[in-house]
Amino acid sequence: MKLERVEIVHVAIPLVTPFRTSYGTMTTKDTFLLHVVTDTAEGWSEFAADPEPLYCSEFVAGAEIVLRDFLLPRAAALPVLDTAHLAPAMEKTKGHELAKAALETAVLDAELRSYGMPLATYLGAVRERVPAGVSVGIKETIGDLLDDVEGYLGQGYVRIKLKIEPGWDLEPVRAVRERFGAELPLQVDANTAYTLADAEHLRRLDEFGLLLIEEPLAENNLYAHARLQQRLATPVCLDESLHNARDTASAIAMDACRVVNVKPARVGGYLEARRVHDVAHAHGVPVWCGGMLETGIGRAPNLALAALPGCTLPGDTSASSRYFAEDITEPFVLVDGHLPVPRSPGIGVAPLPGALRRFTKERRELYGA
Ligand code: SMG
Ligand code: MG
Repeated sequence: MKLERVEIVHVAIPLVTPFRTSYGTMTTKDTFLLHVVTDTAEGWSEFAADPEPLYCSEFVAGAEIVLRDFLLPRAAALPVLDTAHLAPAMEKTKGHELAKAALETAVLDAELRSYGMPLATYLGAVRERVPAGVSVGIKETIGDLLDDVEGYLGQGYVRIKLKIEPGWDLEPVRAVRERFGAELPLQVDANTAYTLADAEHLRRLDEFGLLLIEEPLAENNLYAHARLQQRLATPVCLDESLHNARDTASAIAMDACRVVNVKPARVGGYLEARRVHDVAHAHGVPVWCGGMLETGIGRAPNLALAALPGCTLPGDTSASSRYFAEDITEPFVLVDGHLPVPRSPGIGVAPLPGALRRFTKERRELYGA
C-alpha cells in the first residue's frame, strides 16, 4: 500500500453517566478518529486518551502533533506501507504509544481490508463472543453504587470492577459483597492512588475474595508493586505500568503482577498487544482486555483481542449503551452477558456517516490532499 491521505476527525460524544476515577471525572468522550486512505484500502482507528494527561502522559492535542510532525512523515516515506514496515519506522520516535497505536491500527485496518481478513483471524482469536465486564466509577454514596451495580447485573454483565481511591475502598467493596454475594466476580482499580505505606490497609481487601487489584501504586514502579504483592493475597494486576511485552515479562519475573490488563493503545498497538498476551499466557498469567471508554471504532478491535486464548478473564469491554446513548458505529449490544467478536474484514466496523457528522467538532488533513 501507499499512503495517500490521512484525516483527523475530532469527536465529542456525551457519556450517559459521568465516570469518576481516582484522578478525575469524565462526562464526554472527547478524542479523535484517524482515517487513513491508501491506494488500495481505507482504515479507521480511535485515539484512546483524553484531552488532559490524567490517566497517562499522552493527550489529544499532543498526539495530533506527534502524528503530524513525526509519525506520518515517516509512514509516508515508506516505499511500502504496511504494519511490518510501519512498526520499525515509528520506533525511532520514543514513547507516544497511544499515538503510535492510532496510526498502526488504522493502517492495519486498511491492510486487512485489502485482503479481506478480519482482525480476529489475524490475531488468532479462538472465540466468537466474549464475556463482558463493566467498570463502575466512584459514586457519591454507597446507595448510588449498589443501584448502579444492580442495574449492570440486571443487564447481564458477568463481572464488576469498582474504581477505588483512599476513602472509597473497603466500604464499597464490603457493601457490594454483602448485597450481591461472594460468588460475584469482583475486582477493583485504584489508578495509582495508593503508596506502599497503604499496604496494611490494602491487605484488608483480601477478605473479600477479589479477582485482582489493578494498578494500586505509582505508574512504572514495578519494585513497589512486587513488594505490595508479597503482602497481599489478592492478585496485583498492572495496567498503567505495562507499556510493552518487555515490561510485562519483567513484571511477571519480579512477581509485580499476577494478572495482566492489556490495552492495545497503551502498548503501541495490536501487534505489541498480541506479544503482551503471548508472554503472559506463556507464563500462565491470566490476561484481560482493558478499556478506555472507546466508541465502536475502538471497541471493535478490542473485542478481537479479547477473543485470544490467554484472555481468560472478562474484559472492560462493555456494550455501547454502557457509555453512549448513540454510538458512532452500529452499537455493540450485550447478549447473555457477551459481545460478538466482529467478523468482517479489518476492525469490522466503520463510522456511521450521520453519527460521525453530528459528533464531529473539527476535521483536518494531517497528510496529503
Ligand atoms: O472502557 O469501560 C471502559 C472503562 C474501563 O475503567 C476503565 N478504564 O484504568 O482501566 C482503567 C480505566 C481508564 C480509563 S478512564 C478514562
Ligand atoms: Mg485501569
